[in-house]
Amino acid sequence: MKVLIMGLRAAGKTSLVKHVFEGKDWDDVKNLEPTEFVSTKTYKYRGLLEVTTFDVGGQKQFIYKYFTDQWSGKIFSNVGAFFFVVDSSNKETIDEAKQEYLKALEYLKKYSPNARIFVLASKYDIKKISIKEIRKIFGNHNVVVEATSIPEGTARTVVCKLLDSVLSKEAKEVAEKIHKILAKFNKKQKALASFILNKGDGLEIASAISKELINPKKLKYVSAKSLIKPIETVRTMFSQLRKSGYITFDTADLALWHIKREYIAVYNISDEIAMFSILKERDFKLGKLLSSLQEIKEKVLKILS
Ligand SMILES: Nc1nc2c(ncn2[C@@H]2O[C@H](COP(=O)(O)OP(=O)(O)OP(=O)(O)O)[C@@H](O)[C@H]2O)c(=O)[nH]1
Ligand SMILES: [Mg+2]
Repeated sequence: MKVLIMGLRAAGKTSLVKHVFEGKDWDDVKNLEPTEFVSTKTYKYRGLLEVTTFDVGGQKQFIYKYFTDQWSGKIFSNVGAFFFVVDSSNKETIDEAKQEYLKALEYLKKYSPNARIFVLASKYDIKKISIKEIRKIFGNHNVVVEATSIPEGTARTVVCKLLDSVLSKEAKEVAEKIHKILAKFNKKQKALASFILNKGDGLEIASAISKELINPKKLKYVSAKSLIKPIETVRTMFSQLRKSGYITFDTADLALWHIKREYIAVYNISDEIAMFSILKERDFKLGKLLSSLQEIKEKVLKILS
C-alpha cells in the first residue's frame, strides 16, 4: 500500500516515518535533516502490511513541484492512505498548511479517489493550537484528525491505530492464526504472555495473554526493538568465542532475562521476526521451552510464508 505523507517544512513527517516504521525512539529522530524532494521506502508494517512511504519534503522549493504535470501523477496516484501532518506548535503557518492541504485533496480526488485521509496534529507536546481548532480547520465527515507527540509517546499509538484500520481481512486472519498458536504455547508452558514481533518496527504481529494476568495494560503499540537488539549485538563477541574455539556456532537464537519471579525469553525466528515470552520462574523448564519454540518457529514461518 502506498502511504503518502505531506505537510509543510519541519512539520515532523520524517520523524514520524522513522518512529513508526523503523521503531526509532525520540532520541534517535531528534536531529533529522530536512527531506530533499521525495523520499520513498518500503516497510513491512507489523509484518502484516507492505507499505511504501512517500515522505515528501515540505520546503517551498519542493512543494510547488508536486503539483506540476511532471510530478503530480507520480506522487498522487495509487495512494492507499494519505497523512497530512500539521505542526500544532506553529500558529503562523496554519493558513499556509491549509492551502497545501486543500490542494493535495484536490489532486487526491483526481488520482486516488479511494485514498483514506488522515490529518495529524504533530508536536502536541508543545502545541499552540488545540486539537479542537485543528479539527475545525482540517476536519470533515470523512477525514480523521488526531494529535500526536513523539516524546510523549502518543504518536506511535495514534498512527498504528489508523494503519490497523486499513489492514486487509487476510492480514487480520494471519494475525489471528498466530494468536491461536501463541495461546496454545502459553497454556503448555504456563507462560503469562507471548508476542511474535516484526523486527523492523519492533511491533507485534500477534500476541496472546494468559487469563492469569488480571487487566494487564495492552502492549500492542509498544515497539520492543530494545528487547531484540542484544541478540544481534552480541554477535561480534560470539564470533570471537567461536574463532577461539569456545563455541561451535556464533548466532544466538535464545536470550533469557531473569527478573525475580519471571523469565523473559527472546527467541530469534528469522531475519524478519522474533518472539518474546514472559514465563513464571516456578514453572520454568529450559528443555521443554526450547522444543516448544522450535515448533512455534516452524508453524509461524509457514503461516507468514
Ligand atoms: N516537540 C516535538 N518536536 C517534534 C516532534 N516530531 C518532530 N519534531 C521536531 O520537528 C522538527 C522537524 O522534523 P522532521 O521530521 O524533520 O520534519 P519534516 O516534516 O520531515 O520536514 P521536511 O523534511 O523539511 O519537510 C525536528 O526538529 C523534530 O525533532 C514531536 O512530536 N514533538
Ligand atoms: Mg522530512
